[in-house]
Amino acid sequence: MTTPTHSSRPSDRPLGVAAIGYAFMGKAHSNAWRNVASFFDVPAFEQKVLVGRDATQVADAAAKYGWAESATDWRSILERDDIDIVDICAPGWMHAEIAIAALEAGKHVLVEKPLANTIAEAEAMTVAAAAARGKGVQSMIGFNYRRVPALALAKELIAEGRLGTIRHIRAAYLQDWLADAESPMTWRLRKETAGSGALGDIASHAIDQVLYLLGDAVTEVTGRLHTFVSSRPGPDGPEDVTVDDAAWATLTLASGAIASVEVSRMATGQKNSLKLEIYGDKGSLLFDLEALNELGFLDATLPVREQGFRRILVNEPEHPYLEAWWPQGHIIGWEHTFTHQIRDFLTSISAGEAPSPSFEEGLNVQHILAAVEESAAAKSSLIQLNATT
Ligand code: SOE
Repeated sequence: MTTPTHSSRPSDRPLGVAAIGYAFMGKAHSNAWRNVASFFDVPAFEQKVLVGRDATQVADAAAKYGWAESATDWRSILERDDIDIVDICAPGWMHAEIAIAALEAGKHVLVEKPLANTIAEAEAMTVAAAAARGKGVQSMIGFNYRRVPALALAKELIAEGRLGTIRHIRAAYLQDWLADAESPMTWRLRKETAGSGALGDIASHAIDQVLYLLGDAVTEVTGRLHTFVSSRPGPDGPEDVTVDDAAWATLTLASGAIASVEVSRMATGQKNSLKLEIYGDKGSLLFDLEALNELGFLDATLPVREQGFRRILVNEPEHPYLEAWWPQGHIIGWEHTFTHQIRDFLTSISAGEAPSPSFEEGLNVQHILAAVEESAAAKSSLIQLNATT
């Protein structure tokens, strides 16, 4: 085991950051690291190293995204005294090994969702995170949609009781990048690399939002999974798709509220639509990621003739995160959620506080995903009917 380096950092030295991965998520996180200090008051840090498997490509990406150096072996960064934070943007099958080693080496860890590909890996990560936390080493999972200002506002309104008792919530995350049956195999379609399909990739976000917004716990789950295209063109000919294309679940919450969750990567025409609808006895909220600066709010305490959904443009300085950005009405985008995430992570590190969502919260989502898979496999919740037209 490597000797922890975190505690030996002189307080006047900026935090040294390394990121692992330079594809889609690596690019989104790099952009956040590059911009966060221009907008938010965060502790001093330096973008030290970007790590990736291909030496030429990672060197190019490091130069483009503002990293001082690049490396091809993630283990090498754990040996370095000048690295305090490891940001893991690699695919899920690599999360557990890297995160556990980094925490044991005394590095603060941010890891992309889902936490891991299996419950066993996620549990081991949680044990390592708890041990590290005891030594002042922090960890967080990257459910970046918690940092959409409109959703942070939705959480505030729910916590203030503006919706009253929540009765039900609809969470749908719909994409269409797999709608074409001829689109090729990727690591995201192989169980051994992705763990699951739409379930782990996007139902994890939807379920995290249910838990985040309601501050509640799930007590019962029913699930259904489906793979519409079971074989796709691979590098060596047709290859079996071993994960789901779409998933459905109902969740019962401890409060008695019910959530429906629906996710698909084959919803033709839906590009990246995370839709949330929350219905309480005093009001309701509507959100769509494709219009992320807006929140629909119906106040059912008003006289009925004045009710109706109104659109709040969540772009005022008093809205979460927005004081740091542009004058009112100058809207923000998807990438800002990652900047907010880095801001919150750095702020927690400098305050010596455990950030949220923690690995424990990530593990909780994994248990719910596993229950969806279990229910789907058992078909226990399906009532068979004789097909009639
Ligand atoms: C999948 O298409 C994906 O890239 C997810 O992995 C991300 O978490 C989501 O934010 C956008 O869609």
